[in-house]
Amino acid sequence: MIHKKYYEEAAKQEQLLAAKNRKTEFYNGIFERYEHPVLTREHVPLTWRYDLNAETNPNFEERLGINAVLNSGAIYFNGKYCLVARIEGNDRKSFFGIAESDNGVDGFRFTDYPILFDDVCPEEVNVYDMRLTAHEDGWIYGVFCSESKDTTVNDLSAAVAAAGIVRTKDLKNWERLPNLVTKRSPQQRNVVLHPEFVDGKYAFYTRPMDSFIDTGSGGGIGFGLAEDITNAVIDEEKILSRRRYHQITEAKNGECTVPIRGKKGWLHIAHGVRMTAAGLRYVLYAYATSLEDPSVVIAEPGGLLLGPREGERVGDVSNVVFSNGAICEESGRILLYYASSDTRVHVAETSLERLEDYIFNTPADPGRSVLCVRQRCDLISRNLELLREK
Ligand code: M1P
Repeated sequence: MIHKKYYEEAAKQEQLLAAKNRKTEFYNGIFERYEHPVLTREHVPLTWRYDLNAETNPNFEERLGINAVLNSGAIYFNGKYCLVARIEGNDRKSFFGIAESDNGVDGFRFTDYPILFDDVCPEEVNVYDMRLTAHEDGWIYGVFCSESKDTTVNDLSAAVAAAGIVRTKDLKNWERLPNLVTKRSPQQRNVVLHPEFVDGKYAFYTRPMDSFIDTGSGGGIGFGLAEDITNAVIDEEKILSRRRYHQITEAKNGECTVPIRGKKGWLHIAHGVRMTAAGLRYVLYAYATSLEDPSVVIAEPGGLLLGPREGERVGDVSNVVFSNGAICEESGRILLYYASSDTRVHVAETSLERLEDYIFNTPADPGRSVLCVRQRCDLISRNLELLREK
C-alpha cells in the first residue's frame, strides 16, 4: 500500500512544478534574471528518494536523499528544453538526470530515471558537470568530469579529474567512450567539445591542471584537437583565455557553455575564480574567438558578466555561480542556465545581439586601478558632454 504521506508530498511538488517564473526587476541591459530557480532538490521525483510502500517505510522517511541539484548541461531537443543536471545525493556522489520543460524557464520535470552509464571505468568514483554538444557529426556528446581516487600518494583526499565522454542520438541511450587523454596535462576538468570540426578534427576547450583543486602551472582555458572521438587524444594544448593577476580569473578559470556561433565570432561563457578571505569566489565572464579559427581570442570584455547576488550567494559552496549550458533559440533568444553556490539552478535570459554587443563593446580590463579610473572618467566625460548638449 502506498503511504498516505506520499500524496501530500506529491501535491506540494506539483505546486512547485506548476509555479510560473517571471523576470525580476534586475536591470543591466545585458541579461535578465528570473525570480525562481528552475531546478532544486525539491524538483527531484519522490520515487527517486522515498520508498513509497507504507509497510516497508511506515514513517515515510527519505531513504535515498538528494542534497543538491546544480551545474546542468542544456540542449533544445525534440521541442523540449532539456537540462542534464548534476544531482548530488546525500552520500556526496553525483549523477545525471534529465529535466524537460516546454518553455525553458519553468515547469522542468525530471524523466522517470536518472542516466545510468555502462560501468566501464571501475576506478571512477564520481561524475559531474556535463556539457552537451550537438556536434556537426550528428551525435550529441556529453563531456563531464570523471573523478577517481589518486592512489599514487598517501593522502586520503587526493583525487584525479579527467574528462569523461558519452554520446547519444536520443538522450535515452548513451554510449560511453574512453576518457579524453591530454598528453601534457596531468588532470582535466571543465572540458567542452566545440560543435564543429576544426581542421577536420574534434576541438576541445580544456582546463589543464597540475592537481585536483589547483590548476598550478595550468595557464587558463586551453584548446586542443583530437583526430578520433572514439579514442580522443590531445597532443598539444594552446592556452586561449588566460588567468591573470588581480583579475577575476586569478585563481583559476574554465569554459562553461558550448560556444555559440555569433555574427562576429564564437561567443564563450566561462567561469573565473579568485581567492578572498571568505574562500574562493566564482563568477561568469565572456569572451569571443574567431569564426575562422576558434582558438584565437578576438574580444575579451573586462570583469564579470554574472556574479552571485542576494540568496544566490549562500549554499553548499557559497559565493559561487557556475554554468554548464545555454540554449540559443533560432530567434536569437539565449537562456543561460547557471547554478548558485553549488545548490540550485537558475536561468538568465539574453539574446545573441545583446551578448555580442556586451562582448565586443565592453572595454577590456586595463589591469591597474589608475587605468580603470581613466577608463571610467572617459565614459563620464562623454556622458556629461551629452547631457550638457541636451
Ligand atoms: O565549487 C565550485 C565549482 O568547483 C569546481 O570548479 P573548478 O574546477 O573550476 O574549481 C567544480 O567542481 C564545479 O562543479 C563546482 O561548481
